Amino acid sequence: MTCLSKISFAKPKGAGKDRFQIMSKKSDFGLIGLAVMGQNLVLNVESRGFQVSVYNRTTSVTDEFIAKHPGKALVGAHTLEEFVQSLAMPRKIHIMVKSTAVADSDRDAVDAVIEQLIPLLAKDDIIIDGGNSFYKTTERRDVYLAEKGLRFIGAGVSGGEEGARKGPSIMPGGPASTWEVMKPIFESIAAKVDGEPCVIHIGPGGAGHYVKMIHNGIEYGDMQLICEAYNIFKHAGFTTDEMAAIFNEWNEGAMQSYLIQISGKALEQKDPETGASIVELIVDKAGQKGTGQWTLMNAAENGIVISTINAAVEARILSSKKKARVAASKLLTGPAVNITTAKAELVKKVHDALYASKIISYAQGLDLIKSMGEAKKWGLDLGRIASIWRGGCIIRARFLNSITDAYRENPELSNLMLAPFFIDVLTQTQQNWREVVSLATLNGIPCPAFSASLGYYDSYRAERLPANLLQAQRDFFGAHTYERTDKPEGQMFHTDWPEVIG
Ligand code: 2AM
Repeated sequence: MTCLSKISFAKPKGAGKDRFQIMSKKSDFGLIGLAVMGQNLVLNVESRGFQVSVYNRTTSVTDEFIAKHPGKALVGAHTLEEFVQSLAMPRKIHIMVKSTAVADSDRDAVDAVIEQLIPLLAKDDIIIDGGNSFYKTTERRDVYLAEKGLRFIGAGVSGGEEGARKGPSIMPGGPASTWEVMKPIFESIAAKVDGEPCVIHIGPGGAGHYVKMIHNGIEYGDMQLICEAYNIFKHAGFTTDEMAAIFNEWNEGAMQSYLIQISGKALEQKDPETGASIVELIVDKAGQKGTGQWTLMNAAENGIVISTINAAVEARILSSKKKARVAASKLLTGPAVNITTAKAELVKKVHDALYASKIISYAQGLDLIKSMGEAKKWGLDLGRIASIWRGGCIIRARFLNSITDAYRENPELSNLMLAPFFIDVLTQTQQNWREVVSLATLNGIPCPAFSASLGYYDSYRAERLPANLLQAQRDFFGAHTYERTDKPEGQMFHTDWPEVIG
């Protein structure tokens, strides 16, 4: 490893007061990658009393950033050497560049930056990857950097641009001892709820990025469920202003959440050009960056049902096939929409359907985290994980308090639905939930996430499912054998089924 004190470099041309506002002391924190999230995170860290060095591959971005924030404790570096030299030891370097690596053999921009840093760093320096890296990639980097004598944290950061500036929810994974070093900075920059910072040490290795990935899956579920509520209201003849008022009102109650809040605000927004609702002018093709699909793949690998999140990912996929949908809309028939339910009554019913479905979505996401955490022996604390989602992040919501409480009361809870509070809510809401799924279905209004949630609920609570016939089918064509209800568990039987001709 290169010893930094041996490196000497000339102050690059153009380096003057503008870029080096404070050089008398070494910086507490360094950040690489000055896109909007990176910039906002730097301003957040600086605002908590830390001096921050910054580096961006395109140096003009660094210069512009520093020039835009005079008087702040910022150090702009034009080279990585200069950047590394400006940091107090052990160095804490937060990388905020886009990660794309998924397969073991993939190498991306984060790897490129890490490779450039390695020869410049000293033992025990800390690299933090704050991007949306795939957790397996984080595990690879964790092992690789440990071999080099460096410390690594893979941290999921949620909250978008605003969260990064004012206080995100942070999900760091890595060695507990490294977390202890980072804790003062992370706790000071994270969002606070009831005085508690929205950051905990999630677990070792890729645990932080893993939990962030599932957080994103849950976010997909939440967003789709809200969209299905909106679509039912729209088909029932509500105006966008009426719908905005409904979401605004819901945001005062049990479903208070950032996503409900922004949905209300979005529906209120008018296009300055036409005066029409902006939302109604937006093309109905959803984009996605991949964390939802990663969540599905991981659920399949773990044998966990996340049907609500699955429906949400698939709803985005189908939405993106706009041309195919337009063509099919002229060929495939459906019922004429005829919703006669009084508006106030419909609002209450859809509220309950949304609330119940949302609980199912979280139950599934947390079940997946639990299963993976156990398989990996990560020692995850589901209650504390839910508690750091209460602020800063996109899925922040009042009802996360109830989730936190449920796991505090029973850390061994096998499924969120089974906590007394949620049993009660699901009991209270289910009649309306069923009526909404049925109303939407009878009217030909797609509600894949509402109905997937209800299907999960009814399957999970079914003492007997029709899998007995399924086992008969399997034994019929493949002699896969079956267990019997009247014989001890584990004893396998086979029937000589009649031959089927043709
Ligand atoms: P840039 O301004 O030079 O493009 C988001 O894309 C951020 O990641 C930007 O700050 C971008 O720097 C940076 N980035 C992307 N790929 C990079 C790479 N291979 N090396 C260093 N920074 C990179």
